[in-house]
Formats: sequence, structure tokens, C-alpha cells
Amino acid sequence: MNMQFSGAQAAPEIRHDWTSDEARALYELPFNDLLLKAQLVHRAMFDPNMIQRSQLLSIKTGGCPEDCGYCSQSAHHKTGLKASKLIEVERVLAEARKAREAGSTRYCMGAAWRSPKERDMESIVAMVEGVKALGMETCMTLGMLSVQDTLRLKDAGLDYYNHNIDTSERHYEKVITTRTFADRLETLAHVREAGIKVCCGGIVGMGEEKIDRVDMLVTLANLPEHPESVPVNLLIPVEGTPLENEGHIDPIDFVRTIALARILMPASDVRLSAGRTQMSAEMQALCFFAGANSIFAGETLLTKDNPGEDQDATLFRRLGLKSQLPGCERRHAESV
Ligand code: SAM
Ligand code: DTB
Ligand code: SF4
Repeated sequence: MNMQFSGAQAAPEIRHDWTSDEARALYELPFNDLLLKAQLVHRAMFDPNMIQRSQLLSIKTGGCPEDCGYCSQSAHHKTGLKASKLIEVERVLAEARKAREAGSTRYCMGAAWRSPKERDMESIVAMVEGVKALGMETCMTLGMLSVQDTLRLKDAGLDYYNHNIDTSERHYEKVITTRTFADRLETLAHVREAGIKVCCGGIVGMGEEKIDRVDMLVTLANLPEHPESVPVNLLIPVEGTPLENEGHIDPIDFVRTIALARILMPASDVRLSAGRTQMSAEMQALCFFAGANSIFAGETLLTKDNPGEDQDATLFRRLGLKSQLPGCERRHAESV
């Protein structure tokens, strides 16, 4: 056993009956109490110094019919982004190989679609099969899925599907009007039923109240099964979108959100996702202490900048963090 960390804490109970009041009380604890609680949950479940790295690729960029108020890729906003068609399978595989060599264990492919079209499915399936053959975990985010789409993706060997609820049900319609919170939950249910792992989280800093952050996490924690992966994004304000002037949130509140995700969903990977270029090393360190155990690696997210490899290598060295290697388990054997 690794003596650098203790898995001696009893594994926390996995609950699906959190109330908004209970979760808010945790969020509002004195910061030190909240962080200690989150770190103890984290240590009971995971090696606290090991971080999983995923790399993103936009396989179909821009021109999206949805009106998500934060997004550079929506056709409803004038962001100056050039739209492009679905890229070729070979290009995806070449990029995935590079990501694997740079230390990412999961490859996440994103398309700016409301939902995939039948004509695109053959290429999508080939991408999943090809990336899987490289020995990487596969993740896709393609918008809404029918039951039939999920079954085809499962057959192709897809490991994860990313589909975020983004915020609380209350705040949702202030951000997106072209689809509902219920639509999001429906796709998540199809993904789960097909036996694909769920990656679902949201964005902090969209002008929401504290209770919206809390309730977003309560919704995720009260799903029949917790998402295996919970990305917490800090809004990257994009010029030309309705939210171009948002994104200014107290970093302490962001860290509280990470800590609450860790406590409510003890066995899930909590990913410190978009917005790391806006964060100091100290803020990211607090996020890792609060229980974040995964990041997006590489210079680009889908369309926006991310700290590159060199910056992350420096951060990991300063904090004594190690990257998860393929096939290496971060979760304590006794906690799974
Ligand atoms: N079109 C698909 C969908 O919406 O499900 C997949 C791609 S979409 C870009 C994936 C997620 O990225 C969104 O749900 C949102 O949470 C996050 N995201 C998009 N733009 C962002 C921004 N400017 N800042 C932070 N997160 C963002
Ligand atoms: C998620 O929650 N964050 C990622 C991934 N899932 C697909 C995307 C972040 C996008 C940030 C803005 C951009 O690069 O366009
Ligand atoms: Fe389209 Fe996804 Fe962007 Fe919404 S977040 S506009 S669905 S690409």
C-alpha cells in the first residue's frame, strides 16, 4: 500500500437522498471545516495525490442550433468563430495518439450539435473504435441522444458520455431556451440504460446564486446512480455571448462547489474543468485539496485556451501530484 496517504477512513456512505438544506449547510460551513470534510472523504476513496488527465478535441465546431448563453459555438451568438464540418477519423486518431503520448488516459470528442444525425454515426462509431484501439478510454459529447444512438455508441465501445446539466433547474432557462432541463435528464437516462458511464456536471460563474450551485449538485447526487465523472467548469466569458460579462465569481465559492461535489458524490471523479487559465496555482491547489482529482490536459479545450503541458507539469511538481497512468487505479481497493 502507498504509505504517502491513508485509506484508513471508513468509506463514506453513497447517498441519493440529499436535501437542498443539508447540502447548503455543508456549502456554508466555515471554509476550513468544509475543506477538511471534503479531504477526508477524498482520502477514504482515492489516492489524494493522483490526478487523471483527459484531453478534448472538437470534432465538429461551431454553427450549433442551440442557444446556450455561454457558448462560443452557438449560431445564435456573434462570436467570430469559424464553423467547420465533422473532421476525418484519421485526424482524430492522430490527435488522440499525441494526447496519449502526453499522458492523457481518456480522449473526449465534442461536437456542436443539438443531436447527432444518422449520416454522421458511421464516422462517430469509427472514431470510438479507433481511439479505443489505442488503449485510451473514450468519451463523446454530441448533444441529445435517442435510445438507438446510445445503443450504437455502446456497441462501438464508448466508455463515457458527457452531457452537462450546467446549472440548477431554476437557473437553467435564464441560460438556455432551445432545450429543457428535463431533456438533459432524459438523455442522461438513455446513456445510463445503455450501460455507458455518465460524465455530467456544470458551469459556475453564470450569474447564478449560491443555492443554484448547491441544487445543481443535489440533482446530480440524487440521480439513481452518481455520474462517474463530474466536470465543474468555471465560465470562460466569450465575447459576443449573452454571458460575456459574467465569470467573476469569488474563487472561495468555486472551491466550496468542488468540495460539495466531493462530499455528495464520494466515489465520482470530480474534474477541475474549463477556466483553469483564469485560476492561480493557489486556487487550483485548493481545488485539489477540496477533492478535485481530474483535469483537462493540453493547450486547447474545445475552442478556448487551457494551460498547456509545461504549466501543468510545473504545477504538478510544485504540489507533488502525479498523473494517473493507463490501467492504474486511483481508488482504494477497499472503497469500490
Ligand atoms: N454540444 C454538446 C452539449 O452541449 O452537450 C457538447 C459540447 S458542449 C461545448 C460541452 C460543455 O462545455 C457544456 O455543457 C458546458 O458545460 C461547457 N462549456 C461550454 N462553453 C463553456 C464556457 N464558455 N465556459 C465554461 N464551460 C463551457
Ligand atoms: C465539460 O464539462 N467541459 C468540457 C467538456 N465537458 C466537453 C468543455 C469545455 C469547453 C470550454 C469552452 C470551449 O473550449 O469552447
Ligand atoms: Fe451547442 Fe453544446 Fe455549445 Fe450548447 S454548449 S451551443 S449545445 S455546442
